[in-house]
Amino acid sequence: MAQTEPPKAARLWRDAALRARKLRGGPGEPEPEPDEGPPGGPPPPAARRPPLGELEALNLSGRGLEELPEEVGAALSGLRVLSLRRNRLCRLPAAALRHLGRLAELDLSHNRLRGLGDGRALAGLRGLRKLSLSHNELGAESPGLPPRLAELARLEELDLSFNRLRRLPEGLGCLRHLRALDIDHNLLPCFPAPLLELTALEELDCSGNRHLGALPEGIAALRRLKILWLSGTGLAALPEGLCQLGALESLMLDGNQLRTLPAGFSGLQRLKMLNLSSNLLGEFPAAILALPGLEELYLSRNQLAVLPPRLCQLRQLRTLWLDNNRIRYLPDSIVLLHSLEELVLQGNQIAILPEGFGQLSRVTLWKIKDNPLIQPPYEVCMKGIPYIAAYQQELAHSQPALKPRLKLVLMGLKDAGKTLLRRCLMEEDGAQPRGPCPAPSLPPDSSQGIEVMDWTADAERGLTFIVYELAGDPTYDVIQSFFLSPGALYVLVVNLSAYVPQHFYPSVGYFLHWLGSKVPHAVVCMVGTHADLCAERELEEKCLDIHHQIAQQEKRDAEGLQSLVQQVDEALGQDFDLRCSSPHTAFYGVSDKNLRRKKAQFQYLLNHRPQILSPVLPFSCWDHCQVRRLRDKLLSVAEHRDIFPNLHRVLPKSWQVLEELHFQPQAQQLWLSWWDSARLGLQAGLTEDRLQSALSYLHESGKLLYFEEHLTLREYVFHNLPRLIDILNVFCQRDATVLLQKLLSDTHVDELRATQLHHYVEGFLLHGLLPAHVIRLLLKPHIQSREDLQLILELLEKMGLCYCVNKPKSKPLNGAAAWYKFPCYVKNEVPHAEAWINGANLSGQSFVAEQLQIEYSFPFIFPPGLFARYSVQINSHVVQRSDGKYQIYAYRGKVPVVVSYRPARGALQPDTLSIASHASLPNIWTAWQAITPLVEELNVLLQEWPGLYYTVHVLCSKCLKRGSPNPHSFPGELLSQPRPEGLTEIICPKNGSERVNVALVYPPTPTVISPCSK
Ligand SMILES: Nc1nc2c(ncn2[C@@H]2O[C@H](COP(=O)(O)OP(=O)(O)OP(=O)(O)O)[C@@H](O)[C@H]2O)c(=O)[nH]1
Ligand SMILES: [Mg+2]
Repeated sequence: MAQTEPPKAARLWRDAALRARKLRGGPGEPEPEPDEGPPGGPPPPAARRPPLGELEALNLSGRGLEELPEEVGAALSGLRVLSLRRNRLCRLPAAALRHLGRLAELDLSHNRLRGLGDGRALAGLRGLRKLSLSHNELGAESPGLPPRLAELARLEELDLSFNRLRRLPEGLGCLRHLRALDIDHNLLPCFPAPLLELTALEELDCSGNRHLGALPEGIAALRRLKILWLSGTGLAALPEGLCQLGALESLMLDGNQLRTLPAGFSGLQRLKMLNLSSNLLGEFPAAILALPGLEELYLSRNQLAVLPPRLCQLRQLRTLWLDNNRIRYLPDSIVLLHSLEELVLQGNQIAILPEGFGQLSRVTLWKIKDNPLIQPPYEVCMKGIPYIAAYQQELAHSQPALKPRLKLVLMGLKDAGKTLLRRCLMEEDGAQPRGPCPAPSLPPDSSQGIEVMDWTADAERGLTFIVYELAGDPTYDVIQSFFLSPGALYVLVVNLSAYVPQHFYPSVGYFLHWLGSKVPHAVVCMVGTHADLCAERELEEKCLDIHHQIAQQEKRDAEGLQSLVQQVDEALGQDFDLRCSSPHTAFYGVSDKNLRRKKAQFQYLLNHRPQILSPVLPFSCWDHCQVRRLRDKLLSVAEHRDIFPNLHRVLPKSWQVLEELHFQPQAQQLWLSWWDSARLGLQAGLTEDRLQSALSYLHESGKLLYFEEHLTLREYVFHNLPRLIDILNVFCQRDATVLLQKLLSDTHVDELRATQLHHYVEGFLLHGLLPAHVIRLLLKPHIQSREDLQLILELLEKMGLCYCVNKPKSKPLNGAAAWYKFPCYVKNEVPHAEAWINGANLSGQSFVAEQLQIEYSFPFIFPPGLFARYSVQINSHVVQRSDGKYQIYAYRGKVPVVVSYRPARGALQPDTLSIASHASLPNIWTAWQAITPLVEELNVLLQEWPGLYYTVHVLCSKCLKRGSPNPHSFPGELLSQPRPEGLTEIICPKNGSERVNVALVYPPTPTVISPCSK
């Protein structure tokens, strides 16, 4: 059934059509009857077909037809519906059409028609009511269409979209029955005058004729018009005549240059949908408020600063998109829009949401990112309307509290001077400016993992920093990535005396890439330590060099992204069909939607570069003045409202008290049960039903861990972050002696036991494997009870640090027997590869297997620890796994899969992570079924890295089979697209003679998350 699209795609299309009110129902819409069998498949038995002459509907779409012989027409003279969609017709099959005088519907879309000749062949189809000529090359030979088209007097629907027409035939106005006309995406230089005579018209689509420029006053004549599309037509103003289209229900005006609407616009009293996105509106057009029936209003990407209080008059409004404007306040009355289901406010300047916002309980599509929110705080807003409601109720119960507390993260290479810098800052006492700097007398040891402490930097103003110091040893990167979060102030520390320009990347550039990919728009302060050991000139030169090289790296990255935006733009400028026509083209087969998404992603990356606040601040721990200067600098940055609006967030007093109670000195336990926490809640004045939202806020703002959606963990609150971090730090330890010391300390161990423990440690450092009881020993004194141990292991699993290799499914975990694998420790293991050798299947028989391989590449940086975390994440999907340092072989059911990481080899071959499987061609769906969940799991994980740039490709399975070292790659976006209708094979551009079956490039059902969406 060539007409049938996969159900999901079909649904998407229907939704899109519904949204645009573009459903053309009613009589005159007999869909072409499907003919049996898949395209290209064997013809069904002739016995089941009616005699040809009686056939009423025939679907010949996607058959690669170059012509339709006259005999076919002659034999099918009874046809009423004929689809010749997606063929290769260059000319109208005039001879065949001559016999088809009864045709009511003819679909010639997606062919290669360059003209319609003199039009005689079509004009003969007197009964034609529906004609589609979209996606051809009409206009390529002569600027217009033959006048005889106007002889199709019974025509009701005409689709001429996506051609190259520069004008329409004069007589077109004679088509008195025409209800729907699509002339979008042509090259019309102005609004075609003949259209004004089409008074029966109910739907008109002129979008994408980029130079239409203006509409005539006479458009008022189209009084029956219900749907009018004028997207991207270069309109700078609208005529008053438009306001007389009293029947209009949907009006698309997005992507123009409108600054205002005409005075009479409120005359469009039937309007239900209005799209004014991507225009130049500086003020909210008041006329819109007088359209009481409006259900959908799109005003994204304008320059609106103020919304009128009377917005609430639009009582029927279900959809309101206001993203990417300059809105500072929402009118209080917005909470009266009780029908709202979609509210999109992303990318504005909103700091405070009006009281009673929680009343908008019907809103299911809610976007508020990229606003300087303080009340409710960002963390609450992001969780959705119910959380906002809870916050606002809480605020009404107890007075607001303001407590400035900012996360300060110190990062930089080993021996950069972070620990000493932190000590100097924290011990610096403003009251004794001339005292000796105390810190250097206690040279610190190399730090391990992460250290967290509170620093009251300004007691007067009550400003506290929560300082996270990340040790420079790269083995801690996996764990440290968890603590790079938005809304913190980052201090990147460089040892200036050791610095040489050749080491810019490992000492500075790398950290900026790492941070930037985890925290877009991160605020970074550069500090150069050991200034006392450098001569003045040297100091100046090194600071300047770092400054220059940061600028260069930024420039390179931004230029790279900009050129990608440009490439996507160019591709978008082309027709989708053109993009599908040859696998050589960039973004082969990628849909416009996916391209737009990709562009938005690049633009997001470009707009959210790290914010590097200063040139390098030279610093010596010996110099009191410099210490104080640094402290003042950090304070002034922290208090800058534009940089850290969050610092001024308003919290209900009860939430703040709850936070304090959780951190009081007597709360030293590792975790609290929900009930313990609820008791503290009561002390803070929070009844149990109000505790959840407070805990959720504290979790989101990084104060404690509370996993409200986890089956077991939600019964607990991990309030003691420093102790948790101590535990994490244990698993960063790679020194056998230190580990052994921990195991052997304070227990009475005999020699035999000691040897045994020794083996465990060796095994751990090589294979990352440990039994639970040894983990318990290692974690002494942090862990006292078995419950402690089980909880911590669940937590580590949830964080993606380890997984249980022998946990019995559906049975509770048996602490004593369980073994845990920590993938970041896997050192030199090479997984056994029997199943993969030369495409041999499980039973060892050789067969002609086709390879599927999805490759992710990471041109700037490969997220530290991603491979280890990913290998934990996929554990629930695979069986019989065998892990190597860079590779995992496993099975999904009976199908083998392999996940492999390949580190970068020079700038031209970046780090890659690939997921592969194989199967014979008829069974290739099994291979897709094996890898798709793994791909989706990776996509989910990558969403934790919103500033990361990476690409996804589907490697050509023919190239892979040939063992080509440089296989061709198809765009990864194809994974989230349905297989194109009618296409069976794709030519591999690397080897023109090879055809790749479409089933080896597109999965049977598109993946849910586009690999490139964030
Ligand atoms: N002369 C001088 N020595 C410094 C300065 N800052 C740090 N040091 C010394 O440099 C060495 C490393 O400093 P740390 O503060 O331990 O370095 P770190 O960045 O914490 O290193 P890791 O913990 O390993 O990541 C220590 O011996 C410090 O005493 C400084 O400004 N001047
Ligand atoms: Mg240190």
